[in-house]
Order: sequence, then C-alpha cells, then structure tokens
Amino acid sequence: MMGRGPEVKRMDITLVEQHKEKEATPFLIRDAQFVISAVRHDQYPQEPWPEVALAGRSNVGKSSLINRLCNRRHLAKTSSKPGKTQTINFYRINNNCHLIDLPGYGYASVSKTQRATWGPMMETYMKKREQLRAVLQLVDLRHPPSSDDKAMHAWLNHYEIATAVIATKADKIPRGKRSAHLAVIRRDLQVPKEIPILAFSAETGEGKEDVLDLLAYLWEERDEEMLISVDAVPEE
Ligand SMILES: Nc1nc2c(ncn2[C@@H]2O[C@H](COP(=O)(O)OP(=O)(O)OP(=O)(O)O)[C@@H](O)[C@H]2O)c(=O)[nH]1
Ligand SMILES: [Mg+2]
Repeated sequence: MMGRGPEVKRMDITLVEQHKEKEATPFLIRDAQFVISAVRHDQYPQEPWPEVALAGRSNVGKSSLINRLCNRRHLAKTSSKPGKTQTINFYRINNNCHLIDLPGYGYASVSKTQRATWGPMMETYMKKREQLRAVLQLVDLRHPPSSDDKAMHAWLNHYEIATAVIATKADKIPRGKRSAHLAVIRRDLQVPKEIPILAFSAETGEGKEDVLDLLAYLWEERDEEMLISVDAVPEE
C-alpha cells in the first residue's frame, strides 16, 4: 500500500466541529474562479494551496454543488444529461485554495475511449497530487449506493485519501425519511461513525453551511496535530 503525501487530513466530525468553534466567523467563499480543465498532470495549477476534490457518479450533482457553494449559477457547467464533466476542473477559491470537480463515473454511454482514459486520469490525480487533502464523495440521497459508488469508496480508502460523503438531491426526500436513507448509505459504503455524511441540496441550499464548515476545516492552514502521520509508512 502506498503512503500519501503529508497534506492528507484526518477526517473526523469532532475535529471539524472543534475547528468551527475556534473560528470567530463562519467560513465564506468570497471569490471563486475557474482555473483550468486538466487532462494531464503537467496541466494542474502550480500553487501549493490545499485542495479538496469532488467525486461521484455522473449526474449526482457535483457541478451543481460547486455553483451553490460559490453562489454562482454558471461557474461549473451542469447538465440534465450525464457525462457533462469529463476533465479535472480546478476552481480557485478565495485566492488560497482549490476545489476540484472530477469527472463523473458510472455512466454507460460515454465512449469507450473516454472510459479508457478516465481511470488513468483519476489515478494520476489521486496518486500524484500532493496538495490533495480530501475527496468528498457525492452520492444520491434517494438511492442506495451503486456498485460504482462502493468501488469508488474502496478506491479512496485504498489510496489512503481522507473522505467524507455528501448525499445530494436531499430536496427530493421528505425530511422525516432522510435519516433512514443516510443510514443505508453509511451501512452500504461501510463508513465509520467519525466520518461525516452530510445531506445537501443544490436546489434549496440545504446543508450548504455544513459543507462549508467541512471545507473550512480541510482547507485550513497546516496543523501538524490534525494531519495523518505518514512518516512511519516506508516508500515503495
Ligand atoms: N432536485 C435536485 N436536482 C439537482 C441537485 N443537484 C443537481 N441536480 C440536477 O441534477 C442534474 C445533474 O447535475 P450536475 O451538477 O450537472 O451533475 P454532475 O455530477 O456534475 O454530472 P457530470 O458532470 O455528468 O459528472 C442537473 O439537472 C441538476 O440540475 C439537487 O440538489 N436537487
Ligand atoms: Mg459535472
């Protein structure tokens, strides 16, 4: 098993809450700009800023979440047709961190060539990107996780990447039924209890503050105590 770079954060609800209490004001996205659609790693931005990436099935709402968080309708292109985002799209936030829209998986009718490039493109990003602090996995709150969702989650764990789960399209599920749906997601993805699973709606903005609190923790200045120690992992 390969060891991650020193930037990966420990994902733990308690640490996120502690960080929130420590801050005098809630975290705000004041400025958001599209930087680049990258395919190869030499196209990634050079800044050493901390990064958080969004992964999830096509059409789950990754691009819509970016737009809602940034209060910008058309910053990230969205579509009712799956397969809209097919490159690694970097967004510069507040001029000191990056949010990344990863291409969606699990969509059958993308071309064979596209499917063949998806794996290596994602793998290169996950393995090589030292700035990467966490990948937030988006799943649809309405349905149990798909086999692709489970494979993605296992993949993130394999690469020792910190993850949390965001359950999207919460507006489609009545409030009283949400916790049962969240419990199915936790069980099927085998998410331990300290890892957050947040309900979110790009439509209504519900859950936005929780996602921002999480990002604020993940993007905060490097704090030795809160980082996973990978020193003990020998290089292969
Ligand atoms: N009701 C509802 N619809 C949503 C929500 N989020 C996204 N959608 C819709 O779902 C569709 C797909 O949204 P996108 O944000 O383009 O999805 P994506 O994950 O970026 O998809 P790819 O780029 O194909 O990987 C669009 O029609 C959105 O309007 C939500 O929270 N609630
Ligand atoms: Mg998209």
